Amino acid sequence: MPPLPIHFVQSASSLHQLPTSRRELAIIGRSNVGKSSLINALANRTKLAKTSKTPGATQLINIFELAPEGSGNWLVDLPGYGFAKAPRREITRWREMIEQYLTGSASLEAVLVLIDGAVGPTPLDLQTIDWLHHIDLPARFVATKADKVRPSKSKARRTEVLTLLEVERSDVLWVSASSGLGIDELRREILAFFAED
Ligand SMILES: Nc1nc2c(ncn2[C@@H]2O[C@H](COP(=O)(O)OP(=O)(O)OP(=O)(O)O)[C@@H](O)[C@H]2O)c(=O)[nH]1
Ligand SMILES: [Mg+2]
Repeated sequence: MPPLPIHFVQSASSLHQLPTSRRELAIIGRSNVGKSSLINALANRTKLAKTSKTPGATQLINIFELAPEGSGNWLVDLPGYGFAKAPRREITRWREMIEQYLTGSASLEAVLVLIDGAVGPTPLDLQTIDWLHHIDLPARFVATKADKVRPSKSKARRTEVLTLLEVERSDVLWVSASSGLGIDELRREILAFFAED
C-alpha cells in the first residue's frame, strides 16, 4: 500500500476561517496519544504534522488534504484533550475550538478516535466517546503505540480496550506509527472513506 498523498493546507483557530471542503475525517484523542505522528505515518513523512514528546504540540485545527490539490478531501489534525499542564485559559480555549469544530463543521462525516494502546482508555477518553455519540458523529477507534505494549501484556490490554469501549474486536484497529503496524489497513480505510459518493 503506497503512502497517502497528503499535503498541508492551512491551520485555523476557528471553524469560520476554513474554506468549504468536500468531506472531512478528523483525528481526535488525548494530547500525546499520537495523532500527528499517525498523519506522518500515513503519508510516510516525518515532518508533515508537528509532533513532540511533550503534550500540546498541536494547538490549532490543522487541515491536510488528500491529493489532488483542491479535492476537498480533508484529514484534520486537532489539538489533544487532557493536557493538564497548560494554563486553564488555554485549556478552555482549545476545548471550545475543538467542540466548535466537531459540532459545527458541515462536511465532517466521521472521526478517528485515538486511544493510547500503551495506557488504555482513560475516563476522559470514555467521556469524549460518549459525547461523540451524543452529537451523532460516527467514530472509528484506533489504538496507538502498539509497539510500546509488552507482548506479555498485549492480550490483557486488547481485552481491556474492548471491555471499556464496549465494542467488538473488529471495531478497534491497532496501529504503530513506529513499526508501521496497521498503517496500511488504515490507509485503505481512509481511501475508501473518501472514495464514497
Ligand atoms: N513508541 C511510539 N511512540 C509514538 C507513536 N506514535 C507517537 N509516538 C510518540 O508520542 C509522542 C506524541 O506524539 P504526537 O504525534 O505529537 O501526539 P499528538 O496526539 O499529536 O499530541 P498533541 O498534538 O499534543 O495533541 C511523540 O514523542 C511521538 O514520537 C508510536 O506508534 N509508537
Ligand atoms: Mg499533535
